[in-house]
Amino acid sequence: MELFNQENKSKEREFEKFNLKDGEVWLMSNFMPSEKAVFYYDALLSNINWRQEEIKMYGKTYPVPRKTAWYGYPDFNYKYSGIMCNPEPWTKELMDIKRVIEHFLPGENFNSVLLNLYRDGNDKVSWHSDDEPELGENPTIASVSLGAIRRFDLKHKEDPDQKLQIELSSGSLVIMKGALQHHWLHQIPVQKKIHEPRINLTFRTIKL
Ligand SMILES: O=C(O)CCC(=O)C(=O)O
Repeated sequence: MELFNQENKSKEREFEKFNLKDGEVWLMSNFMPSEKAVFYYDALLSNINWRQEEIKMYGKTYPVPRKTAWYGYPDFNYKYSGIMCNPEPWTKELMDIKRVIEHFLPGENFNSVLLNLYRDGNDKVSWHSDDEPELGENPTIASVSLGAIRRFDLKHKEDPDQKLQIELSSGSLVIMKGALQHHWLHQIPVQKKIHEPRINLTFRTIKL
């Protein structure tokens, strides 16, 4: 496997592990070399079928504050915030990235990926947990960032002293593991000063 053409440097790529109360977050800031991050950012921006979904709240309909897409093996459908996602088939770029992530996470075999396109700092994802039943008990979720640097906030659901903030740079990889989705919420907040887009890919394993 090519590991983004960095075979000889792959040993230098290690996870920084945040062992949180009731869950784990791992960060690999240099998952992709910067030229690869630019390559995949450009390819995904133009090749992905980005959709503007809508959510219903209290009887009103609102546009989701980012664009989204869902890719993966057939039949692994996923429902979040009332939006039903039927996967589009893996593209070569998504499969390349999936394989390199799995190299660093032996035993994982992701069958789908949710993509988010934050057009600028006004786009966001509000506090939530990835705790949909399709993901199983303690899901491992692998999240790749491309493009603008955005802040990733995490907070414990019951203990207000437990918080974490990470700057997600282009080419970084975050892993959420263990019981994290039971006990923690995460968000990408609005950051008005950011004018460039960011793409995020969250690789998931849907249980049928
Ligand atoms: O954009 C991110 O880094 C987070 C995305 C996210 O929380 C999600 O898709 O559930």
